[in-house]
Amino acid sequence: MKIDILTIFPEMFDGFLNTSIIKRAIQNKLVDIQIHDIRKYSKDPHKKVDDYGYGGGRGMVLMPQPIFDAVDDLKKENTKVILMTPQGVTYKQKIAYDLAKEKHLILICGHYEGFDERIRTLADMEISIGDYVLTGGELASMVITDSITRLIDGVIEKESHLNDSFNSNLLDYPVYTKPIDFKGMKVPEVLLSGHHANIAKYRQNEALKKTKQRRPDLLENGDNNG
Ligand code: 6GU
Repeated sequence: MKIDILTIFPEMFDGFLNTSIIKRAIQNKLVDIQIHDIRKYSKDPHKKVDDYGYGGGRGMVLMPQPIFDAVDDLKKENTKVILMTPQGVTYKQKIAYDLAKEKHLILICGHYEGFDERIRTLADMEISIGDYVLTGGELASMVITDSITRLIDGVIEKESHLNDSFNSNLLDYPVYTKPIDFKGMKVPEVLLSGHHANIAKYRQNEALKKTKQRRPDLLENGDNNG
């Protein structure tokens, strides 16, 4: 899987790419993540990437030229181009599973007050990560990249994501580690019993209980993972 990310703030990705599971996935060549500075593609003598919007009102708008040239440079036969925007479809685990099957993604991070409407014509899909406004698409593109990378074979143990919240429309069951008694709060007896069938039953019940309490909408919404 290759993921190319177009941004005007490449430095935002340093910590993300150099930490923990994402870092190891890159080192093990399970995913190739490349950050591209949109400015590099600007044909403007001052490497401008944005300008005032026609009609006035809002502030700076990303210009089409650098982004069109970047996509033209990076796009191959099997590429899916995704625009990060609060106007896109709301991101869900089901979309992560679908995208994890792709060979090559280009994620375009919008910024400032917006991007020229013509940039939309480049995109196969527009994604929002939720109903709130970020200063730019960078954090959203990291969310997408993280959630896809952990689904790639070999990145984490398969068991870890087979049990994920949302796969079965249920939130995760509670987990405990040492000590058995912490400030009077005890690990449930059944988890210490070694009785696998009872443990499975307990976990299923707890997951259902938690989901009913906190996210009853998940139980009504059918399948989330396709
Ligand atoms: Cl993808 N971009 C921005 N700027 N804000 C968002 C978003 C994306 N998703 C939710 N809010």
